[in-house]
Amino acid sequence: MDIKTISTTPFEGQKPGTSGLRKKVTEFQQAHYLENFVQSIFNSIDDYKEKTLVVGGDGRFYNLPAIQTIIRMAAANGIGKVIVGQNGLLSTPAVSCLIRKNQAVGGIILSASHNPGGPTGDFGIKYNIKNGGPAPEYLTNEIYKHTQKISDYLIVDTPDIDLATQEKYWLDDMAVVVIDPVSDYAGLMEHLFDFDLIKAMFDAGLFHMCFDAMHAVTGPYAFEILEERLGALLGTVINGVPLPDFGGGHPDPNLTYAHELVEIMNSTNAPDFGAASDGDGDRNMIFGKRFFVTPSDSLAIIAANAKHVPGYRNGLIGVARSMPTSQAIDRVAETLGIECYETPTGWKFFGNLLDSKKINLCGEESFGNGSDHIREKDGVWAVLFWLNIIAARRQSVEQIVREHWATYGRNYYTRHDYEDLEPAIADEIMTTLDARIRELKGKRIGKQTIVVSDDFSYTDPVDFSITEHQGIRICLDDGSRLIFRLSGTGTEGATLRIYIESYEPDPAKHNENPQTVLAPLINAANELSGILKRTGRGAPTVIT
Ligand code: VG1
Ligand code: CO
Repeated sequence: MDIKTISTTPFEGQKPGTSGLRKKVTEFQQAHYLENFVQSIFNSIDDYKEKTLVVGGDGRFYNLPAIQTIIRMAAANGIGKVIVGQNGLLSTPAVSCLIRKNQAVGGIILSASHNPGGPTGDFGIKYNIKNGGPAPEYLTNEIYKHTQKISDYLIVDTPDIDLATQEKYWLDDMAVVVIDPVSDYAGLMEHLFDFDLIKAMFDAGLFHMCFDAMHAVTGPYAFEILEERLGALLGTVINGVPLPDFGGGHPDPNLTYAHELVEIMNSTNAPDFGAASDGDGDRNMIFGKRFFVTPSDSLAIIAANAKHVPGYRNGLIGVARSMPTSQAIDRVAETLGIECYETPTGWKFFGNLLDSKKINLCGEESFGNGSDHIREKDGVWAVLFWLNIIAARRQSVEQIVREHWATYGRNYYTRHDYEDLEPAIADEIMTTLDARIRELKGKRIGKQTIVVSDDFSYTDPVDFSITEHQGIRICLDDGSRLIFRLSGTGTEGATLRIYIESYEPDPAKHNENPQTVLAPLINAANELSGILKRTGRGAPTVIT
């Protein structure tokens, strides 16, 4: 096989963000752009020769050409075997599952997750390590360093591999195995959840659900698991065919972008249960009949009900949440007598806690939760967790949530996103806030006093690595919090996220609209950030 060494020069800005490198498709289409990043991955890891690499993506535009390039570069760099999903499809959780199952050296995921796709949309690439999880900070930093000094990359000159058929091919010494993207993952789910119990609930014909795959990667997974194996009615899965441009939609399962599901779930004939997933299948949105479940509540409820699920019957050993995620799960952990860790935003920070068995459940406010079954957040897994709880408790989503609030109190929560801001102005907002954190301590917001005001910094309890500047945190003496941080996943302008939370123990006050309850804190946050004055924006782009 003819291995070619191609000369190249570095591109600026190939620095992975919260989850991989995300850029406009057009940027990725520049000659050598993808190749530079992929070679920098190989240059940053050891001991990959003759090992297995898992490769797949969420089906967005440029997925297939990128996979062909990665296969050629893997062969040239001495990988032993590439496992790739049929038609180039693999959800992020499925990649994690396959890395672990095949003891692969790692995996490359082609996705910009919830960002829009298509020729003018976004593309992304991320590297997962051998535990199946996202590359930790030291490795993404290392990859970035290599992108800044790269001078050549290795590639072989071979025709495209036919990814449409499940087949084993050879590129000289390297095997390329095209597999069914769903079956290993579905097998793992069957092992964790009580499929018989859930199937019996569907078979009885009284329980209906709608799953919106948003024309992204979870379609094939949902068809197989929900409709085939669990017997949900045909038609349960909507927008189930992955499309390169996600049908023109924005595959972000929130109240704004998953409006089709939101309308169905808020209609008079709403099904009992609704869910949606994002581009790469690691996020989930949970709905009951005309009843939205806040992701932070979903995490707490999953934790509180883990005993109903076979894979978690032995109990939770510890839990974790990202810093901006509401403190609802902290209360569950306290009742269970287990530790609750607080990490920076991004799944990579859960890896060490999961590997060292300090926790077996974790999640983020951004519609993501997961467990030690893999090392990524997992959308379909969360949906199955809810189905298992509903089938075991024989209650509606709303009843389950209300009982949870009655037991633990309600953490009112909202996130306001201001998208596509002028980056310099967004930076200025953060620096001004940062400059004020000392002075704010002891001040009052309404009747409450600010007890913590800092720039969140995290020391990993396993490897003691320190990650700083993870968001401005303002905590009040009644448990309320205001949090400000900039997104690390966007490709256009800057996104400011403001997270607001308060705690209400009194069940008589659990039926309010979060926006109303939180209004005084929202106003305080708006004032502190000077958002209107600095950006002219009178309202956020997305409210969750
Ligand atoms: C966002 C979320 C974060 C999540 C990340 C990747 O990051 O806030 O919780 O881990 O997306 O999710 P940021 O930096 O934009 O706030 V996904 O589904 O894009 O892999
Ligand atoms: Co995602």
